Amino acid sequence: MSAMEALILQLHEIGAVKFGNFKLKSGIFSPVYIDLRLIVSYPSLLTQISQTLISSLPPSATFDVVCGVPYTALPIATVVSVSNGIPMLMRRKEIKDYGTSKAIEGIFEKDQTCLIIEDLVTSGASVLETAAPLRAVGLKVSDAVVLIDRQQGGRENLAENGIKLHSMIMLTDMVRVLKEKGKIEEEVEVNLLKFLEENRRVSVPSVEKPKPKPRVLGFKERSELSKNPTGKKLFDIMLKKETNLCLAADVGTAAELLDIADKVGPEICLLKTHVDILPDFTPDFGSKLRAIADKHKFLIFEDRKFADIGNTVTMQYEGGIFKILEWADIINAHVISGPGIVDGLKLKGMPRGRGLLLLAEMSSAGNLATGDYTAAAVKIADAHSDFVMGFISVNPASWKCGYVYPSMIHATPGVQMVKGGDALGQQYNTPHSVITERGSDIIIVGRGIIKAENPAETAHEYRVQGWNAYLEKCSQ
Ligand code: S5P
Repeated sequence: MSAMEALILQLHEIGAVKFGNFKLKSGIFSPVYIDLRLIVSYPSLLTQISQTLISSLPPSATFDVVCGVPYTALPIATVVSVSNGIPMLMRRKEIKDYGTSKAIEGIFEKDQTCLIIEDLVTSGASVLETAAPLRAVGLKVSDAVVLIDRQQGGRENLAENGIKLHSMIMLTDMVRVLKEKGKIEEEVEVNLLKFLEENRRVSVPSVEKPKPKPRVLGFKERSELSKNPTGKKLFDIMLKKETNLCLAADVGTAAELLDIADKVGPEICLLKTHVDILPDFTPDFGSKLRAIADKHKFLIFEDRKFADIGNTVTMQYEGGIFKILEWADIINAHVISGPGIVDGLKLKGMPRGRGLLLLAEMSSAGNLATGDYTAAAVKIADAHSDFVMGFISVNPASWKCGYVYPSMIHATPGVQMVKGGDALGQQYNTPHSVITERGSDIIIVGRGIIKAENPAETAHEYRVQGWNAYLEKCSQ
């Protein structure tokens, strides 16, 4: 009997493989259920699995560190690490901690290669959830090894994300062996093969294919369509610098803001400010930030979210302590007060060639900027396309009217490497999902970058992810 057959029989013996009708995490019903959490109770089996996993890898799969997908694969990875003397990393699963504390625990160097260890792969979603934060901290992830491959698209989904899957046991092998050894009836085998035939590919939620869309124009063509000079400029900067990353520089002081702007400047097309949170704001803040923006070739976006009547916003835009009109290339506004707000801002901004983004949607849970409200924002933008250069949006691909506006720039906040949220209602999507499935152009990232240990390096990761997603979208 081969080692693989012995392993399959042992897994069956301990009840880690069950036959019946089970609902899986992906929502589909399956005639087989595999629960590998049990293996922690069988130390010699755990050791055997861990040793076979590593020895089954081809020589091309080289790596410096290993990381188990939480939680079931953690003990497997630990045993692999201990028995082979390979350092291990741990990925934190608690998403709300991500951004404020480390997503990856353990010591590593940038550009080291990390092998992902998983117990069971269906669509590959869990492996991708672990690969994203590993890549975000500068590790390379090119291989993943799994004990059991359910053969339902995981291999293909991972390959599309640059990860080669190595599996010890294929589900079909498992069923064949159990049938041969008289552990299951022929009917169970037939049932299972039929199920696999019908469920060859379970899609990963975050890489679901987008709905059919109009042909995707590139930023070059879209720059020519834009009627606003700042809109044109932003399209051109994105193309030239190859970045669609906007930094939300929500730091504690003006001094910190200027410092991070200089460090992250080479990676971004846009820097977003909230000047009213800066206790050390001085009248020369605008000119200092402008000098950095000119040096690194990015635009400045004051996220003032104007919301008042036209007459009031003209004064808020031009006057007060902040004199936003003086230094911000771009501002934004809610449309709650009606089109008069755009007329008011335009009165001051147009002569200076400034641009306006309308808040058509918001990222926070339970917000009211949906449906008719979003459609109204698009209508107002259309009527003022010389001044309105785009939208703050979350899912423009779902708009019935708005997504077909290639002259407009769609900028999306609520972006981190891992889907999730914060304790106060913010909701995050990944750069890939925001740009490809949700049809946006720019990713706006705040805490994902400013709370990182090395904001410039992390910004680089976001930039690469955002830009690759844009290129992918254009090639479709
Ligand atoms: O709907 C919105 C609109 C905006 S402009 N949701 C948002 O989060 N924003 C802004 O994007 C928000 O004010 C903050 O500056 C940034 C998101 O920051 P993060 O730290 O959650 O990435």
